[in-house]
Amino acid sequence: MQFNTSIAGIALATPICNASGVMCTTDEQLSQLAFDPTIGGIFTKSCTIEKRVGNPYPRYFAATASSPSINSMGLPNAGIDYYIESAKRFGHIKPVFLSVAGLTLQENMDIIKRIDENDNSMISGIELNLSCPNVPGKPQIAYDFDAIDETLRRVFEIHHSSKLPLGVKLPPYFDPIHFEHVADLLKQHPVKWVTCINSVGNGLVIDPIHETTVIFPKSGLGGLGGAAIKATALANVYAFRRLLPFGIDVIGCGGITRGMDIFEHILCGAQAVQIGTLMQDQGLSAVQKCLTEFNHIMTLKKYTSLDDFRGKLNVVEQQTEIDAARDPSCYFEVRSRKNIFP
Ligand code: RRO
Repeated sequence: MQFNTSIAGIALATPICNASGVMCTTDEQLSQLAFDPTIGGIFTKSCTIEKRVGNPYPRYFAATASSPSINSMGLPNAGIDYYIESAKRFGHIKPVFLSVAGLTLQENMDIIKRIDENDNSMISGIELNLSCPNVPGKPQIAYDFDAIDETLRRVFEIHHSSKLPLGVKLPPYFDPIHFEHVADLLKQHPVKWVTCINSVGNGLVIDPIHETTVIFPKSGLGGLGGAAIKATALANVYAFRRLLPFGIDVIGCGGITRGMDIFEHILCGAQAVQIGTLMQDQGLSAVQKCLTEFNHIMTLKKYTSLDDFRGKLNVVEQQTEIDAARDPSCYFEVRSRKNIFP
């Protein structure tokens, strides 16, 4: 089975990466990702120039069967210089992408300048995070379309002569006009990939027994992750894959808890996937299980490479109202799928 893929032309042995934020803040965590063959590429924790401790605790609550994960970490990170050194340590093992989330446009430019002016031969690319939902007083850049344009214009003014590919991490969008608007903006800059999606911002998970929120910062509001956000993630992957030219890859992120979810993201057009909540809550062994399941699914479908099905989602055939009422195929389809695939 061929799992190999690429992001911005950078080869990955498997399509599975961590979502920035998970198991990627310290070198101890990054080394686990580096030495696990399930992981094709590494994204470091979104960083600022200086290190940050992040928001007060409790700031993460794991997903359950009936609720998403919620986080308001508040960008705890070791600072850009640390991650430049991490890439030197782990970049010869597999691709390492540095995630950047300055609190201002100037800070984003300063961080990118720092990367470009350092020895960056072991860095595979830069993911500019335009969608952190958790820094009090700092709205998500990517919900302000003029700010996206201005940010990319200024960032590429300083980054244009660098060989390092730069992608952006986007929040979920919920309206076709927003997909189109953002895609039109991105096409005007040399962006090499988009990661869809960051957590669904400013949700609320509560504990009805104790009648409290489950996290402390922002009165309990935080970014949602886990199975509950998969449909939103897939919609964003599918929309951006269709709207963007093929020189811009789409990385799928959101709601992956089993092998079929990886298959679905790639079917919608993802070049690779990032896994967040599952890795955070259940560790690397759960991610390894996903890859095993994904392997079984490809085998059963007689696919030998990701290119065989990437982006090949079809729209279901139209039916008349009468046929739709009579036709139980959807029901059986779901049942048979359940029987065949783990
Ligand atoms: O650190 C965080 O609170 C955080 C970030 Br930077 C992000 O991009 N997404 C998220 O869910 N949490």
